[in-house]
Amino acid sequence: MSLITLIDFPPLGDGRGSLVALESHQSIPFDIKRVYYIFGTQKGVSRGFHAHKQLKQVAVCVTGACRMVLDNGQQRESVWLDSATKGILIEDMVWREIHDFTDDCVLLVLASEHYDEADYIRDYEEFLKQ
Ligand code: T46
Repeated sequence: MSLITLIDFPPLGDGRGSLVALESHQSIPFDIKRVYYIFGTQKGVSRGFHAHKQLKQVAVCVTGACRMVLDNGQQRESVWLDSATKGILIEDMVWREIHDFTDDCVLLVLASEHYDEADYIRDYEEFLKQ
């Protein structure tokens, strides 16, 4: 089974342009408790390199692109996030790395929990032992 679950967000376009609406328990399969976004990533920088014990997230590049790598300890898969109408669901206990940010990338992330540093596993060997 693939680690990659992509969610298509229907664009609510009209003659003026496009609009995407994200709602809990509709296109986002959890209660949204936190929203953050990553932008201005410097050339050659990769981010992530951790897993979460109990956190679900949906990430979408609202502009630009980046490459998301997911790893469950057995499988490792990679996908380009390159559309404002395509999100990726990141389940708990999945190692994630984000690479190849374009200069204009804005990565929007919707999270099922408030920020909690204690929820992070930042050591890959420790992640494999869970
Ligand atoms: C993930 C990827 C896609 C906060 O204070 N609140 C927050 O909600 C977040 C996400 C971060 N922070 C602080 C913690 C660090 O001092 O912001 C700093 C950078 O966070 P971090 O190093 O965790 O950033 P990334 O890009 O490596 O990872 C983040 C998320 O933490 C992670 O859950 O999936 O973005």
